[in-house]
Amino acid sequence: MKKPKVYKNFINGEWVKSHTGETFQNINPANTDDVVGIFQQSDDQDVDAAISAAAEAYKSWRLYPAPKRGEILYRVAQRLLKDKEEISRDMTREMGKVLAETRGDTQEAIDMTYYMAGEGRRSFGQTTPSEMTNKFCMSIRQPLGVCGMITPWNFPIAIPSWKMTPALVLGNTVVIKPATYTPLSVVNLVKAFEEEGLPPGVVNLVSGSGSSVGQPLMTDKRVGCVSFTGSTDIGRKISEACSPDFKHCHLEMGGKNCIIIMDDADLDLALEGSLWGAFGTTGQRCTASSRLIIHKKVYNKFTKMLVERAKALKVGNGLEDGIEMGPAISESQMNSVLEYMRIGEKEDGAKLLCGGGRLTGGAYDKGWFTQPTIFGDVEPGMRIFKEEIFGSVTDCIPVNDFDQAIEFANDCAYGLSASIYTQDVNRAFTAMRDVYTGIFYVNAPTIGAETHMPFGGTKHTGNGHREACTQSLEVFSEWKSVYIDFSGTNQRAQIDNQ
Ligand code: UN1
Repeated sequence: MKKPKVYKNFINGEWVKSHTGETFQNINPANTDDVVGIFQQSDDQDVDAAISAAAEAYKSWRLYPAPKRGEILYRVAQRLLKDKEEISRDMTREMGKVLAETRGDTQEAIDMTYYMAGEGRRSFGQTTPSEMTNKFCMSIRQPLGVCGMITPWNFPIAIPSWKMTPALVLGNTVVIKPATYTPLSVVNLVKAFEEEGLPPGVVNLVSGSGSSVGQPLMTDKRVGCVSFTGSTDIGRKISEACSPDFKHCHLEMGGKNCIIIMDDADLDLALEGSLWGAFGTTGQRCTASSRLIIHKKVYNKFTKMLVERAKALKVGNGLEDGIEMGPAISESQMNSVLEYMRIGEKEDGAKLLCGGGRLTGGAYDKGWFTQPTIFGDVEPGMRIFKEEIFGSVTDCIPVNDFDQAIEFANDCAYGLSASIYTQDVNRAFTAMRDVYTGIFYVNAPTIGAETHMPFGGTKHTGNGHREACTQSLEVFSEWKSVYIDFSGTNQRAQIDNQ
């Protein structure tokens, strides 16, 4: 086998080794003989150098005209489009999801980058009359400085682009720590910025673990904002680390998303949506459809249809034609999913309808493959009803009526995404209003968000912010209200105009 390539950190416009001299391997989860690359195992000194570079670059980048910043983004989007196939293949190799999906992931980064390129000529504030004579009011956005980003492995290039592009177009500089399972996709994104003329120090990449890179990044006083996507447990720690300095802190965390399937639903459509929502990306999406809440009148029929199709899903190496579901990202993730399968089997009343284990034999033995798994007769209170599994497992939950479906949908610590399949417009709108999530779909599964719509969730999914769309600009800027008095007199607001 070819010797794997060594990838470096990107600090102040240079690709450099970590001062630790240590590295880690990035392994293909579909074939553990395949080492995708060797990456730097960095520590706080590397983070310090990256933050210093970003702080220095900020001095001039914030003054660089916003439309010009947008033009760089525009060129980056074009380059990503040109390199889409190669980037997507690298991504399937390091992350495991099938090529059609990694192409989608890359496309999402392209869409986001084009969208934010346009913000270079917008970033609108308000102008408004003053209550005083000969006085003018406006609000403008100001950047925060150095933004720290800690990104996940399930959307290896899309999510970094959701964070980097709004931050950059607003005039911030960036230090990004990619997930250790998928650093190559972030290297590919950062390379596009480098090649399209982003000044040195504006974007810096430091690879390594959460404790040795993430921790110093989130606690450094020079960092004005931390944006994180990952688990709720880690998100809570980041929130605590940010709070002493009142850093902007954006958290995008867990989900336990549901599809409601009513008795009047187009069941064939609901079937396609449920399979895609539950097993797309091997269920490793924050938005995955991990609870299917099904009206009792169609419960038996629908679960039968679903199980039949789930059993027939083609699981394997995502680079091969015809494969519909890839592996889990890692051995530990696979073990955690297998553990949930055991937990589900032990739940009193729940029935394992299909799957329930690891796929073994032949090429499967080289990767972390799990069976598409469905539990039936799942009820509130069960762990598999409540906890995020992040794998190829979904629940079928029978309900008596619409009201119970809404109650069960909301019986959840998380609030990312939900959906309903129904032909009844009144029910669709009622569910849209009453299910408390950040994203809602009608006659579509819980996955498939578009970049020009706000992305994020309620309750333990987030801390009130949204990614993508113009809402993401709020994360990476502060408003400044500006009053210009051209009266030549000392006018006292609320007093002199009464
Ligand atoms: C995630 O689930 O972690 O909406 C991100 C979707 C994708 C993004 C998902 N566009 O499913």
